Amino acid sequence: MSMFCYQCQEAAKGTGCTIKGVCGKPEEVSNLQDLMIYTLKGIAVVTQEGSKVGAKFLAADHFTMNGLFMTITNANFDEEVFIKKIKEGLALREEMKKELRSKGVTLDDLHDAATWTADSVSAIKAKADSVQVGVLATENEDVRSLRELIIYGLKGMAAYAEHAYNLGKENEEIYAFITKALVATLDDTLSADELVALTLETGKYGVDVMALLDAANTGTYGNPEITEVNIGVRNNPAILISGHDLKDLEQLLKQTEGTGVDVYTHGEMLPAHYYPAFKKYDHFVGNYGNAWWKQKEEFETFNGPILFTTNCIVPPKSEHIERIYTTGASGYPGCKHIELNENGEKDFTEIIEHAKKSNSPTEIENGKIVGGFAHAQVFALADKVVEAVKSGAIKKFFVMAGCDGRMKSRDYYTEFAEKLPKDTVILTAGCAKYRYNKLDLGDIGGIPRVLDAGQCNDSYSLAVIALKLKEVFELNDVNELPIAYNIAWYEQKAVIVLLALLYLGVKNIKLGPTLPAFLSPNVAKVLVETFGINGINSVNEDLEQLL
Ligand code: SF4
Ligand code: SF3
Repeated sequence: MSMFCYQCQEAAKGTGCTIKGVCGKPEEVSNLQDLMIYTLKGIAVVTQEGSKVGAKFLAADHFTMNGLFMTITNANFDEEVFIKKIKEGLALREEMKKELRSKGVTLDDLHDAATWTADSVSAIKAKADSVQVGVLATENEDVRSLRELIIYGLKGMAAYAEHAYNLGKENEEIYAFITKALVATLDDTLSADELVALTLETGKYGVDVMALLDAANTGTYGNPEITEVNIGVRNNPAILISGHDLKDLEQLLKQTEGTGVDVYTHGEMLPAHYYPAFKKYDHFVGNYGNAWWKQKEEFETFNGPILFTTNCIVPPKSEHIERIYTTGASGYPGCKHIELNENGEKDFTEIIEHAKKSNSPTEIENGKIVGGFAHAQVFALADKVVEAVKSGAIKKFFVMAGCDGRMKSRDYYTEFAEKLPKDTVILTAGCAKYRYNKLDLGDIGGIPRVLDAGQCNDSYSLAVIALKLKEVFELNDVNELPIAYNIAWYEQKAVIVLLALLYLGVKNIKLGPTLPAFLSPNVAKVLVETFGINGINSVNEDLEQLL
């Protein structure tokens, strides 16, 4: 076995990728990502030693946030970038030690993660390839399962923290938790029970980080509102923007204004259309295509350049590489990466000039889709919604948030949405929505039957809505509401969303299309017995169970 990764839903054979990732991640990159995490654990050890004497290392917190984000599934495939980042991490860690030693801190007996060094690229690669830094270094499968569950939650947390940070919002308590949790995953004295407790605490900070990002997004761009999004095309050259970062989108819209170049969203960037601040741009035309996994065909017909602001990248056809640009935590070898400049801004001129020389997009569909049902918009409709529930016009809500993916078994979600009775409403967020957001499911007294709150991080909105309904109906427990949870997952942002829901006390979540490979039988048992988490069956069986 030359690599081992089981962090996403598409892990090979439902157990783990061992030769090459199903996602396309090569062995070298997988092992370097493991070493990246190991390096971050070492930095966390030193940060924690510093906190004992009141020292703070905000630069290390930011470095860790970005490093965790880069290892999310389909975010960054660039070996060179990981080698550079690991070198930076080692240098940062040694600087931190120097500072602490100058304050009289002894720093004896630190874990290897905090002491290893490498003086060459080949030494870094050798360390990356050693079993010691990978997932399988933890021999006990339950401890390994809990450690990785926490790490994957932290990766999702870091992604959301970085989007908030890009908009000038941060919470040092979240950074402190990330440090504590990273160190805990190196601690062989912790019991399984202590790791379960830490897993739930990860969920608490998951709620906090999503609240932080929600405040950053709505504080900067206004509250999402009901919006019809065009899915057809115009006759101008255009740029396609994908990923989750709204700050990148804002900069792109500003820089393309008046250039004759249009901007379209792809995948998880679709909900940007719901924000008032982006509506003033006439050249912000609509959404092109579907969820991430269909990008190869859709990039072919888009004709113009594509900007990735985060995951999910599918290894591109070689002829598309020169049309694909990355920024932030995302990266792909051969694709031009746009860095922040000295003013803290990104210059997208090269992409705009590229677009000017491209053909306009080929139409693949037309019409409109409706979204924008984040918490404030739903609260504005609260009277109507509550009345519909009281009158029996709405019998049940189905939270179908999360991710989409390429497995055939995900057709389940389309069929499930189609077969739901007409007196039910789907609450969605994340790219899972593409399985049913273009179906004509109708409305209930003017309330659409699919209410899209936004990106995966806007699952927070769905939790806020549930808590509000609990209050309105004067219930003691959020599980007494007529809401069922049928969530689809793929990557690690869904892991933090799931842990956040568990922390909020949501029970009996259905999780599909398969349960995570990283849950050992015993850890899965704890989740089933404590929270009622269960997998999906046939659509008919699940409808019967949930209705
Ligand atoms: Fe396999 Fe998923 Fe890991 Fe990629 S991210 S190597 S598909 S488990
Ligand atoms: Fe989708 Fe990658 Fe998870 Fe943000 S874009 S939900 S999979």
